[in-house]
Amino acid sequence: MVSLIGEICVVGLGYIGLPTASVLATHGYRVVGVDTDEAVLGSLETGKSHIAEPGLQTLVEAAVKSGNLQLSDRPQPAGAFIIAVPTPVRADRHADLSYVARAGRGIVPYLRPGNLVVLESTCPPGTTRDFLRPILEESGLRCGHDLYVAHCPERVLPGRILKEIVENNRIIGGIDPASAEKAKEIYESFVGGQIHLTDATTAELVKIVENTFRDINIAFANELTGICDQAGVDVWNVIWLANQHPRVNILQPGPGVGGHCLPVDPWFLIERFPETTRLIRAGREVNDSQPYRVFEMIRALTRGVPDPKVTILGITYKANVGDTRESPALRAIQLLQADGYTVGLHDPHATQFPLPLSPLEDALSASDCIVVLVDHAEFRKLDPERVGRLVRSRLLIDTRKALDVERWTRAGFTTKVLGSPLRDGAG
Ligand code: SAJ
Repeated sequence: MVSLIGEICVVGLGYIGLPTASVLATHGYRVVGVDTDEAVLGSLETGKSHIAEPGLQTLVEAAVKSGNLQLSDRPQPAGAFIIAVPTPVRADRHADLSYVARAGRGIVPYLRPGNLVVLESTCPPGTTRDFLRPILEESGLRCGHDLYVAHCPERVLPGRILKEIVENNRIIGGIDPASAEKAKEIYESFVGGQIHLTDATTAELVKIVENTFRDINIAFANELTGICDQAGVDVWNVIWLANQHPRVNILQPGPGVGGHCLPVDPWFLIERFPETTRLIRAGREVNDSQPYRVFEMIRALTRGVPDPKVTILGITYKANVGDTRESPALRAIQLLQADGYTVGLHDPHATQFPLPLSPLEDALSASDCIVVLVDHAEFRKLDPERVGRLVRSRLLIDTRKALDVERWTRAGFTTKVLGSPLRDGAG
């Protein structure tokens, strides 16, 4: 069902704004996509997506070609405005709402009575009501009277955005019930999942709670790596067996937690409720310290090797994405470099290059220790015999249980999987 709102202005054409604008444009809306980055607009105008995400290129092309997705460096009058801008965390661990403020002020001159404004960006509880609302009211219009205002947090998983944007259940929190109903008109035109209506602050909390739950669950798995190392057992096996219980579902350990969501959103709770967030803070600390654990593993395995060269496989924040934001791999690499290690880096997916990368063979050449930090599909296909001929020492650390360790030990690699006993290379 297409709502009576025919024109939608989407402010921010990043990981969420671009897919949202494109989906709306292919569902009968006339959409103006707004971004301040000229390079982004230039590439989109030719139908080229600046974001690597399965299926997005085809969708953007279709949206632009149909004429339903127009691009602009400033907002235009519309029936509804969707704000999808970043809400990073500042160095003092408080939310940086400057992008939300700028987006809000940017649409103020175009607001008309009866308009709807939806904030999709993840933000601390109270932001829509106490921060965005006063900005929008600079227009002279009153939220809840002449303006509908709602928070509809995005919930899509990078790597599966286009599937999840349509299939996931959505939460819509209105500044008043009429605002939630108004926003539902838009989302029900393309969302196949259920749409739950609530108030704006509840919706903000729900979103942060989801990511905080995941962060704490991963922290538990990461803490188990230390316990299992000391107990001399395999953490992956312990978790797998525990998960056979019908009410246990522990996530996977790894070199830490990255991306622009999980390492950020729990701070929005800690910032607002410092006295009642001990567990949440502890989870953050465990996950933030995981790159140090990896660094210590590398130091232990390469002890005695003169001037060791370490080869890092994978620098993105997780498997099969190009995004390196808040990647725990980068922290581990910094620790190695600060300690004087020569480091070769290879990543077949990274689209941002915070550090110089090498082709696979160069990165492996004369290496003393291979360290898998991301479980990209490509790494599973590596042939240990071939790799063995390129390296200087056959040492392997796998922080994601990405490789077939039996094969690598048979090929002579002494192997340490995170949270598992060391295996000596055969022969
Ligand atoms: N990770 C682990 N172990 C696991 C799962 C993940 O170490 O078992 C690590 C990943 O390697 C990565 C980090 O956690 O470094 C985050 O990855 P992710 O796949 O868990 O999540 P994101 O950040 O890509 O997307 C999350 C999702 N939130 C939830 O699943 C609750 C997504 O649905 C949200 O829309 C997104 O945050 C967001 O934008 O908030």
